[in-house]
Amino acid sequence: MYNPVDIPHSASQPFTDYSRWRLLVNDGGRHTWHYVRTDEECEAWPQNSVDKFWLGMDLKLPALPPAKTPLEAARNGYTFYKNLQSHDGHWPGEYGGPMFLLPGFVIGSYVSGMTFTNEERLEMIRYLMNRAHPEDGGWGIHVEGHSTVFGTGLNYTALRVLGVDAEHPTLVKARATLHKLGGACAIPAWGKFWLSLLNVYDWEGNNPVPPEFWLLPDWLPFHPHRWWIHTRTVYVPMSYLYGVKFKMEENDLILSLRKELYPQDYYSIYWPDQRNNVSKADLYAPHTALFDMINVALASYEYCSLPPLRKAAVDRAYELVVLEDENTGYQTLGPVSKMFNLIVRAHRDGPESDAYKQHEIKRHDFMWIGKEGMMVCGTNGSQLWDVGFITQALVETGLAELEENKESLLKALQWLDEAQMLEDPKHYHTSYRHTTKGAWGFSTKEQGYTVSDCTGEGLKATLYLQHHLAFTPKLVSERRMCDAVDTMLSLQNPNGGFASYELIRGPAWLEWLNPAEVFGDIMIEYCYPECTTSVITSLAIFRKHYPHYRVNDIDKTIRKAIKYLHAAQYPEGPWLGSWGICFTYATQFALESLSLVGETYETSERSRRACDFLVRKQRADGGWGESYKSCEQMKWIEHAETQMVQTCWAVMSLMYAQYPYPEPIERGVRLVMSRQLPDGSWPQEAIEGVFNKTCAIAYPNFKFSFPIWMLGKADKYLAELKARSTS
Ligand code: LAN
Repeated sequence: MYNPVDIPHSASQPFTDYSRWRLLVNDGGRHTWHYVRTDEECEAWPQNSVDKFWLGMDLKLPALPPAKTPLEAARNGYTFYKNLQSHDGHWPGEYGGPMFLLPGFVIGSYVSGMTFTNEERLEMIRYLMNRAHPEDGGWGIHVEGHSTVFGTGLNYTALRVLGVDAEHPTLVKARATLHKLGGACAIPAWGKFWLSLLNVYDWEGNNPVPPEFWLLPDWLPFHPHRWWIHTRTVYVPMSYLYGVKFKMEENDLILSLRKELYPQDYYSIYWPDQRNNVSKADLYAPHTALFDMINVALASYEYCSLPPLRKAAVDRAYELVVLEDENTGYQTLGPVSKMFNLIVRAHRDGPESDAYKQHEIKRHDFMWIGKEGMMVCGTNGSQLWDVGFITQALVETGLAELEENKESLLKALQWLDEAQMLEDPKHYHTSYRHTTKGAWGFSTKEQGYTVSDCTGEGLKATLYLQHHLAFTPKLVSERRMCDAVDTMLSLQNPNGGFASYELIRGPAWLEWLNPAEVFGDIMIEYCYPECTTSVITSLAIFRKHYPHYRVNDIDKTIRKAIKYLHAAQYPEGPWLGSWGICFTYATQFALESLSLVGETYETSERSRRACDFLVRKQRADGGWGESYKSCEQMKWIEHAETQMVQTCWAVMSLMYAQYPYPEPIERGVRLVMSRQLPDGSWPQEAIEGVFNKTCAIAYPNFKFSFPIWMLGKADKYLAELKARSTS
């Protein structure tokens, strides 16, 4: 589809003119990057500081007066960060990290007959070149991970589809690594699936993904509507595509890839033997014997499936794809389902259809150009999440009251007002959705998914802005706040904890059927200390301002949630993080929750145990540093370097627990202040987030919101400790 291009051997310099990229922000925080071609257009739409920062250009901001106190450092931090606020009130940001999303975009577009602009294509190539492992030239499951067959096989293929010649040094090196790891035969299940769609892996080499499960009665404990929302939303279009055995028509590139991806002769491969062939470098969650047995049975069913039944099942999967597309304005839940849904719509509705066109438009919401090139993000942004933290930080630290910051906070409140979902989904029960009325999602209103903790953080931020500041209007009505509360209350699980998007709908044993091999704990929802805390802290703040609404329910919910948090604490003291790295992240949340019910260092053995654990982990330089491997292995693993953001989380934890000794807090504060640059910003350090146990994901805005929050809070806290000790 693309002509082979002459790609430089080094990707350090942009392949396009970086002064021509612009981020368009509209429609409730939707962001898309555009390449401005003419000089006139460039002049009419000048690059702003948001564009420049994320493109890695110097903002040339003057040095600020050096901070002498933590509060001054926080203020300098916000003087910088304010430049990254968009005109609509939110802080756009890059949301990269996973290395299996861009190939889905490239392969999915290719098999659906959709192209990229030349600039997008060139910068995607550059991104992949920049992200190749410096030693072996492969790619991992995420930017910091070791090379795997999943990462290397898919990204190699993406570069070829994008038009890079097989003899380009990047590809020669990557191919050698791919072959060393066993070749594409050993790619994990989702890799097999993408390659099969491209017709460079035989469908016979896949474990079955039958659509017939959608015809089973809903009450069955393993019915797919009970699976974790991401798993089922990906499974819907996959089951369609498997059901019709979609594959791209052969062409020269496909014939060539069949040679390049495999150390052995493609046509000699015995495909059924490849179904469970997964490279050791990739394997995280091996199949259970039960799952293997089910697969054997399903594979025999494939040979005798009844055509009318298959057709009915494929039609049902198609119907669910349409409902999802329409519920989310063609964003879909995330970038994997997005591309699978697109292929389904291209197959069923054709390239002239409105659905196809809508998918093409919304494809851009996930594409982001950073300083290393163009990537595909984990979601269509982290808009709500970033607005939530920085606004709370500003209000709690008092920085919100400064004249210089008022306008920025007003805009943030307007953004929050517009981002709240006011209705249930268009297709509600028919697409197995949870209520969305009153909720906030992780990114934009259009994406349209309730997330428990995003609703919590959205509500807290709104309450802070509307009730703790004298200059703000009451944009979000009491009724709408009550709706948010209702939705959160509807999300508590019987053990008291809160999961991510929905209630836990399926039994724990469903995890034995985890097909993904590379991710852990993905079959059902689980409760998380992080989500639980955001919900109950927001309920507690809501209750202060609206003491008459569902008081008993709120009280019971908080008490039950605390019981869950008690049970989730690790014996040594911390809590395991599932969405941030790792123990420092979750412990910060859990200790905030415990403080709600008066459990602090002085009053609670649990809180003390957690603080003592953290203090033991503090490094000689005053900071904390934890590797993403803590999340994989579920035990504390030191990072080679101290991490500024984790240091903030650890110090916040101690403050939530009202830790009585200033020293560890002061040392943490000094470390964070020492890393601040003269313009008030902080440099990017290691990746901050994680999901599904193994995949790291970037939260680059955390390096502003958390130090600002922590430093401002520590300023007050340390003063209080001092006052206490002298009185
Ligand atoms: C996210 C990002 C945000 C995150 C928090 C709000 C931080 C969390 O507390 C709850 C879960 C949630 C919403 C979350 C779930 C899983 C996501 C959507 C992601 C980590 C971003 C990307 C990831 C998604 C699964 C990536 C696509 C890959 C698949 C395996 C389908």
